[in-house]
Amino acid sequence: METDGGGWTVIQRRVFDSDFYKSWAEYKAGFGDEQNFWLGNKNIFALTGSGGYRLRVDSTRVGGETRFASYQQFAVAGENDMYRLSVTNHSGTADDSLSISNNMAFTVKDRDNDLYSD
Ligand SMILES: [Ca+2]
Repeated sequence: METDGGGWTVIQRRVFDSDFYKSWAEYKAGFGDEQNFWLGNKNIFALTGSGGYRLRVDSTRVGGETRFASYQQFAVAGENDMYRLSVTNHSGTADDSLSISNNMAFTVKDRDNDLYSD
């Protein structure tokens, strides 16, 4: 919340061996604790749906190396649009692994909304 000038809201925090294989309802509501956390798609939509938000992804490798990816524009649509992701303008020290999912609907184990048959 204080990184890079502050003003951030944490929407996900994850350490290895954590369980993120969850249902649509769980991702909608949010889950986790201080170690492993998902804010909830309904909350992320409420926060970002009106626009004007940036996304920053910070990662730490085993051994301590840190990298970040920044996106100048970030929003998640409402449930009636399957929490569709909008993310553009990558920068930072980490590779861009999210733009491939730009404009894609949210997919989880019990709700398959993506382009792939599995
Ligand atoms: Ca699929």
